[in-house]
Amino acid sequence: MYRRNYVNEINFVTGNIHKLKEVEGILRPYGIKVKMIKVKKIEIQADELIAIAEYAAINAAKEAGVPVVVEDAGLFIEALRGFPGPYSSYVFKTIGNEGIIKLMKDITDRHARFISVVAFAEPEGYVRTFVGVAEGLISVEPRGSMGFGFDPIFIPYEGDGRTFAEMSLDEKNRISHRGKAFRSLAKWLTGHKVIP
Ligand code: ITT
Repeated sequence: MYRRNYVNEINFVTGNIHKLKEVEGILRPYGIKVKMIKVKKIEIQADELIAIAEYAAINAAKEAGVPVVVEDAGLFIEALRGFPGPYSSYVFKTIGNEGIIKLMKDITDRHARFISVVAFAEPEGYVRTFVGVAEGLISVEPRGSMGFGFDPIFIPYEGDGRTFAEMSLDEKNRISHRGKAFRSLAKWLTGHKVIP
């Protein structure tokens, strides 16, 4: 079970510095510090982000010998039947934003969602996940230079028409998949009830 003395700091296993910055901002109001730890993050080729995150968190916690948090996120495009989904990292590195824009040429249904799965695991095998979703549209062309990854081509419905890359870190955190998932984690860690 989760123990109280871990509340004010989490060990975040990530190699993505942008994610780290966003998570620091999300957890600051809860008084939770974020320590970046580098443990090998095994990513299985499962089509399910939850399975990927749970597996990675349990392994990382065992390897590190302390409770850890991992996050797995992806962009799911409706008209492409959920592509790139769990393969977002690889697809971003290969075809990038321009490639997605090309795939979406002449497609009128531009609906997409970002999903974030945050998994908290302890070395003994306890694991708990929190999910956050941001719904939106794929833009016609990339806009903005903030954020990372697919941010320049994603227009969240909860925003004002700007892409995530046109928003400050705080603005994005307020409505992003990551903000939602990590706020649920923070509420759980600090003892509030999480409303599903
Ligand atoms: P980890 O070390 O934490 O795994 P990662 O960059 O591999 O970092 P993910 O597997 O969770 O992270 O995310 C896969 C890709 O999805 C990521 O590399 C981005 O291209 C994209 N992505 C995830 N969250 C995003 C966000 O908030 N904005 C834009 N793109 C995002």
